[in-house]
Amino acid sequence: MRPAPSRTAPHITAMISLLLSGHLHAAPAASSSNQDNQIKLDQVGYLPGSAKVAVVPDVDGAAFTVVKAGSDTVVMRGALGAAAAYAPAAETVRLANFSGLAAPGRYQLRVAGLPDSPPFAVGTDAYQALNAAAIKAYYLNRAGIALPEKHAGIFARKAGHPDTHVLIHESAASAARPAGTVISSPKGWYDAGDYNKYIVNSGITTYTLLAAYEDFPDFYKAQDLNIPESGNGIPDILNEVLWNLEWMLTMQDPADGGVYHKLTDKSFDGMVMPEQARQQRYVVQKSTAAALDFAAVMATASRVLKPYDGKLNGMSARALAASKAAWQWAQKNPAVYYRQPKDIRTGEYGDANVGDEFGWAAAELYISTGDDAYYKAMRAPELKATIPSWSDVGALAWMSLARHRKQLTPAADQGLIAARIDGLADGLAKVWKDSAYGITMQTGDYVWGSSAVVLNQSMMLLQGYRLNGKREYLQAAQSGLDYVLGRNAVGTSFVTGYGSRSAQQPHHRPSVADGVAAPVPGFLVGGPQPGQQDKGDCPASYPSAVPAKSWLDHACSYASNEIAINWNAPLVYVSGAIQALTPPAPAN
Ligand code: G3I
Ligand code: 9MR
Repeated sequence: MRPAPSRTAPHITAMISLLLSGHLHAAPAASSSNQDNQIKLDQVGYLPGSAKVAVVPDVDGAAFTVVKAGSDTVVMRGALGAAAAYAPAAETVRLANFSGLAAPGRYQLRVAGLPDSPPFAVGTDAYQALNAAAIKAYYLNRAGIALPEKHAGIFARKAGHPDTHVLIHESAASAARPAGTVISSPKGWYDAGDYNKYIVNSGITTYTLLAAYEDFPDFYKAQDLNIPESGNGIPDILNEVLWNLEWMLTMQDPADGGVYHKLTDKSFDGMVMPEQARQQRYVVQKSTAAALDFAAVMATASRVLKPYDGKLNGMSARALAASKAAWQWAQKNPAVYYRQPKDIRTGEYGDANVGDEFGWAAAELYISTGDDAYYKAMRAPELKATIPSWSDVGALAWMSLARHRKQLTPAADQGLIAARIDGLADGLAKVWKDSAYGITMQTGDYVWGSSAVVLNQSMMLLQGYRLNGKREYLQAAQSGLDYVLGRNAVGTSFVTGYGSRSAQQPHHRPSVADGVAAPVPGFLVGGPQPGQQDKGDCPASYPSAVPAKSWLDHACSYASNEIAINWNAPLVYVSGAIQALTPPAPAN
């Protein structure tokens, strides 16, 4: 029998409040120093049963030891793996596998001739605080609400962007709502380091958080995030998601079911606090991608929120009706792609390939209604499972179908569902096995938002593990979490506030403008990618042009060091899943 879920352990709540009170600062990252002689590992730590692997520079010796942190007490000895080349970092490295280390404690890895590794913990609650902080980051990025000290600590701030007086842009004009019509579209999360709100990016983000809950309800029911809604009888992750769902609903035109692509300023604000950013806001152009992403999220929300409908005034039925209306609009408008109007200069999230969005929306409607017509509309044989991103959502359909596979109607092709999930996980596991860093990231994965690429890879490996229990899928998924927490070519944790050496200067307006030295915690920064599209806006230069090292820890760097809601979502999913799924015994 499963033990009854208990509320978040008090020491975890205490750890998060320490961070929010500013008393627990990660040491600043020395962004320009050379990381080539560093041992790279997960600086947050591991569960007793986690696979534990460090990347070690290619040295002459063959042995490593694990010592108690800050001491010479050896608790484990091991042999380094063979030297191998990792092309994305232009490095030759060796792996240290210390998976057998299961006793809770604080440790460091030691190799003769190198500085000791950063300290790390082994414990049964290894990712509890990280997971809570990654969700709390959404609260800290809420639009239209003041964040009082009680919930936000030293990151308390005033309300900005009420969005109760938003204008219909001429690109979005309709008979009932001509250009200049005022609508109210409050709440939601700021997309990223900027203050705009985009439906396409909200789509994958909101879904991924709902999926985390749908897959691990007991884990999330036990969590207390200290947000204004805490204690209302609804799990906090859903309370947080509701803040964005309520905004998304306002983005649908009640006259025709179409969904505006974004709510935005005409151009990006300066690096100021929300309340100081006072440009007129607009809703801009309806698009097919926005309608379909909206339809998928609302169909998902309708089933996830159903048990809480008594407290939510019919939200479940409302979401399902909104989903169907958006789906209908997309049927009539199957190829309306977003085209940035001349007077608008903010993020685009443009996508002219919406086959995957159609498939995903159909899949979620099928699961939530049981209506076979939606399964047919999904065109399952043509819908691929590839690593999810804001513009590539086919795999989200497959992971939802796999989750609900035991309740589907006979119309669903069970063999295909298993093949899509296992095929993707198996391919990733092969890359992981062959990788000199022991990770799933290859050269082409270092794109804008690379930190989320690796976590979405891990999320799909976890779907494989959930489906067939292959332990190597779980181990490979662990490597993605390790990567963002320090086992990467720059030896730095890409999560603000987590790890002994972590990103300090995210491109995030509140982090820049709030007068607090530490960045707002719990955010995943974009990570290395060689495009360097922000070079012209940066007073500092990138330390390297090599794909896995092309990362600049400076607030100017929107191309490598911004934060974004769609990047944090797989951090939530993966940290929670690994915490919830990892068996107690060591991996090997
Ligand atoms: O898809 C192509 C690929 O085929 C090609 O090989 C590769 C080579 O560079 O580029 C790929 O396209 C990239 C695309 O992201 C998909 O990853 C573009 O170069 C890259 O410029 C584009 O970056 C997007 C960026 O906005 C600029 O438009 C990011 O995905 C997207 O996350 C980011 O989103 C911004 C919002 O617009 C505004 N708010 C902040 C947010 C985060 O930075
Ligand atoms: O702050 C903006 C960030 O959210 C976007 O991801 C990025 C790319 O669209 O653009 C940032 O804004 C910059 C603009 O594009 C160019 N001038 C400097 C702005 C940042 O200070």
